[in-house]
Amino acid sequence: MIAMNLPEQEKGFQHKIDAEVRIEPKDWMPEKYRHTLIRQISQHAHSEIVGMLPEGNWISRAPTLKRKQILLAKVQDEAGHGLYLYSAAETLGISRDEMIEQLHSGKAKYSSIFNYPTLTWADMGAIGWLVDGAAIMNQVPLCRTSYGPYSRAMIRICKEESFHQRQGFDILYTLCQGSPEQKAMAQDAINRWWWPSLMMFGPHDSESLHSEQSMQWKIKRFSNDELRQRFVDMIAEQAKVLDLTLPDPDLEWNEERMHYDFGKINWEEFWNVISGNGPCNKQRLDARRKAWEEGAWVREAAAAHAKKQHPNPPKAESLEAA
Ligand code: BYC
Repeated sequence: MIAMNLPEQEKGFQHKIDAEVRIEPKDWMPEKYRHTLIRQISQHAHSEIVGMLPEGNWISRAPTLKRKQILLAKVQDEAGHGLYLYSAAETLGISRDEMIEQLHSGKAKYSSIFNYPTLTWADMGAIGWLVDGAAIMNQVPLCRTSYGPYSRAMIRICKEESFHQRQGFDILYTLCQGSPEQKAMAQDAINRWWWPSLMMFGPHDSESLHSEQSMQWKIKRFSNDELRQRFVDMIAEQAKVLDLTLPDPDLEWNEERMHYDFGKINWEEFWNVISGNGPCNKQRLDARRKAWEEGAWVREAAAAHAKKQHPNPPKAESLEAA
């Protein structure tokens, strides 16, 4: 719906959004739309890159060669997702260096979920099943988000995330068919990852700062609570197949609502983790900063090589004219 007091240009912009026309980099857009997208896409990219760390921790300790190959491929996919997303954010006028600087200085957030430790092999299953499951639930609607480069990046990301969730389910299914100790290890991982997965969807709608505007601009298609509910409904059914218990005594099918009811989320823990005080925040940021410093020579060598290959690269304007 278009508010009467919007300036003409902004009304035209909202008309396009309402008509499901994608916004492209050179189109006029309100500055706040641009900033919201830079915030969300760059935080999403940082989440992919930081998200490589807890799983990377288990590549050298995967139980078989096949599991190692699969995990390696998954972590590489996440690097790819980060790169598509940084590229999509760059089309809005921010540089990759600025985004990285915002991550390293703590100005930009990344998903709360990656501030928890991965203690056992079963955590690889729990991350795949729950964390990638939550990611898919949140990200499939982003394939229809209003900004063209973001929506196109999300299509490939979602295809790969589906494979990731299946591999997590497969790890847990195998453990659950194994010895009592293996089953117990799977249950322990679910006990630790369940509540943080629910927090991935963000605060309740009533506490969400950006949802209303982002939904009007069709950056977000569903609210945080709607997506969280869909996730609970999906996982509660899949848990039965695994014969695992979700650690919530209030989880119960509600015949009237046709949804699962579930217990209260510990929001104090959530706000604490996103303000930098989770169990692994410091470790994660230290690891990213170290990788950045140690990769300086690679960036210098790549830039020198590019300069040698193309000593006088054409300017952006002349490329456009061509
Ligand atoms: N963690 O107004 P709200 C993945 C912040 S999956 C940290 O509702 P919005 C992966 C929020 O940024 C994870 N911060 O915000 C999976 C805001 O603070 P700022 C990444 C959170 O943007 C497997 C404040 O709380 N996915 O990558 O409307 C393997 C108020 O929230 C969180 C995405 O990024 C959180 N969980 O909605 C590897 C998907 N929740 O920015 C990788 C795209 C909220 O004002 N993003 N905050 O300082 C989104 O869909 C939305 O940004 C959110 C939040 C639903 C996450």
